[in-house]
Amino acid sequence: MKEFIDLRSDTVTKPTPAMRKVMAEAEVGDDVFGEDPTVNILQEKVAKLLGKEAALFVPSGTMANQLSIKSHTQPGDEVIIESSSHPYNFEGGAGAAISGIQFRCLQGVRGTLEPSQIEEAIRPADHHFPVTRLVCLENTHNRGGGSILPLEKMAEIYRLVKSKELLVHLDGARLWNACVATGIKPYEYAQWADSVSVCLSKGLGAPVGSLVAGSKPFIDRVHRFRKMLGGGMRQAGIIAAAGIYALDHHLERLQEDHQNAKRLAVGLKEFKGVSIDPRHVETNIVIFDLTGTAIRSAQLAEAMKKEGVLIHAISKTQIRLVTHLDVTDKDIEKTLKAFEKILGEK
Ligand code: TLP
Repeated sequence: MKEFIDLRSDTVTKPTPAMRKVMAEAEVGDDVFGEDPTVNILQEKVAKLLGKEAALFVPSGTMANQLSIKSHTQPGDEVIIESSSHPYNFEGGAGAAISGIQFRCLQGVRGTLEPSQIEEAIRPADHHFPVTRLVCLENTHNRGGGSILPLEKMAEIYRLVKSKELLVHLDGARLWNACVATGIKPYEYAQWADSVSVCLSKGLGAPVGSLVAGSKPFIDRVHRFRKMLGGGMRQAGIIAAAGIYALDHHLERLQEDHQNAKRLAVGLKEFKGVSIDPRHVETNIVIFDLTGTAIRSAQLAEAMKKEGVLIHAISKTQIRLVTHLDVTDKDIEKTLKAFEKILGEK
């Protein structure tokens, strides 16, 4: 089989031989009875990293976000969120279908909202209006190009939200990337949210799994809803072991992905008509625009595939590249050569 350089997402990584070994040897039990020791270790480890009372292992980032939204809200509530955010755009309409909430979308700058925008969007107490209940944040922000939501901004938003007696959920699918890029600890970010979802199956390279963390009563509600949605898994220690391994061995190396992403951005900037600002590439996601070139993104993706590189066309003119564990610095140079072949003129 032809080996592609796969830059479509950091979800495409395959477990390493060492990871597979710990999976094969994991001690397991029935997690629906709370008896899987490996799942319990992972949950305690992540709760501690995030400075929360408890954490629950769930199959996906989508489930982690949606269980959090469900556990914080009542049907008819309004949830303030950035308009290009993951829970609003890429979770199959689950907010409406599962929680019966409506999203109030606010336009951010590369995913970041200003506290003043949020303040303005909070509904006054009037029976005409839905009840504003929750603010969802995303750090790093996927469609914001892996942008980091600054700690001070999170703190400011959290203080505002608490002054209105509302709640904050953080989609931290790639919070690890923000932590490695800034040196800020996961619990320092997480202190400014009531609940946090984190993923093990993105840059960390585990095959499956996410966690939700928060207070004990909150996680108890999440647990009940996880059961309702069929997310209770049995001998899940097999996959939890991969998550523990990933946290122990693949966290610090995210820095390499960030360097590779930066290198891609700097290289792409050289091509005539390609629009990208390498200063905006803060972590492992590179989004660039082709409006100034003669090629459209689907065509570019097709042509790059022929060169052995898979990329993701996210709109007619925009491409997303994501660096990860299975992409080396040599692959980055090969990718830039392939771009040069197609985008030609510098
Ligand atoms: N994102 C995937 C796709 O769904 C777009 C990707 O390739 O980036 N939050 C954020 C910020 C995410 O980027 C994702 C996945 C999720 C949640 C959902 O995680 P999963 O795929 O595990 O449900």
